[in-house]
Amino acid sequence: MFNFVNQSIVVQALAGALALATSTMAANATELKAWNIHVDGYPNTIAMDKFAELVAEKTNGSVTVKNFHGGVLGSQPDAIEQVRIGALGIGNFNLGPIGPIAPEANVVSLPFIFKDMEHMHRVLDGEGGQQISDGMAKKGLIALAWYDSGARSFYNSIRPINTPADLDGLKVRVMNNDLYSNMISELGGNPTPMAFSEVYQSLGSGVVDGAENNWPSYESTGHFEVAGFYSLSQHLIIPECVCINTDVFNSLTADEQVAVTEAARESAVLQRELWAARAQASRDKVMAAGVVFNEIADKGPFQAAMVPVYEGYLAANPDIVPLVELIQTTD
Ligand code: GTR
Repeated sequence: MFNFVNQSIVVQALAGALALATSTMAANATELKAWNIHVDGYPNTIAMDKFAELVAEKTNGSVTVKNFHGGVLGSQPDAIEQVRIGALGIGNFNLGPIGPIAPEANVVSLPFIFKDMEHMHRVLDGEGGQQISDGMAKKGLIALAWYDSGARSFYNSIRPINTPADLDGLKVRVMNNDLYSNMISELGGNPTPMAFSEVYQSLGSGVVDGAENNWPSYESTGHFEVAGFYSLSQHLIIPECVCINTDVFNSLTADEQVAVTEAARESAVLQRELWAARAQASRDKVMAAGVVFNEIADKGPFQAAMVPVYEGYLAANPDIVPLVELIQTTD
């Protein structure tokens, strides 16, 4: 009896101490709100959930990530600003809309700069990736890890694209970045910068005739239902980041910084695996739905039309010339 009472006192004391520790932890815990544009089941969404799980695990709950999927916290350009000013902690961003803020990051938005996904990976994993991250960090965004986003191709509701002449007069939605507007103009189309969330309705109502994206986004958004010609131009291979606000990152302890970085990198391994599978599945799904697909036999004329786009960008950003050359000379 005596023992039992003693034990129960010990158990109560332990429970009390634990509760105190938990509440202390909760009081000091850093919760990071994270923005993601994609819907449930999309590779990025699954990977961001994994990221949140790993952060909690690796920091024993001293840092937590609260994901907001489906773009519910606003458009991508707005969310990038929110992370830069620290109103949001984290975002899974495409580097496209980061380009206008960080010229180094804009190199990935030069059409046809990457030969293929593997080339893009080699650049990101080397000196080029370092320069891009450094440029972004100067603007308040630390890239913890890189996610895949495949290659973007043109699609529209009017006709297949085989030559630049086929884009003549077409109204094409682009992400917010002058490089994309210039790209469409040089190909003879009419660029329309617009938020991702508005594209489906705009395609359906004819506000725009077409857009450009990878297979998974073409499928997950339902754009294939309203723009049934997909032409494999693969003009842009744009990586994505898991980006954290620089001040927030610097406010974490050294151990937490390591944990958060590792969690992002591990989530990226998962994202890249899921991406490859989803790209194929999305392609199969839209083809089965009756999308008219074509390869482009000669991409030469599209590439040749990009010369003024490069010239304009490099003239405005002469410091970036060596980085562009580094990418072009990376095997
Ligand atoms: C997707 C990308 C999104 C967003 C979207 C768009 O491929 O993952 O972050 O950039 O394209 O076209 O706006």
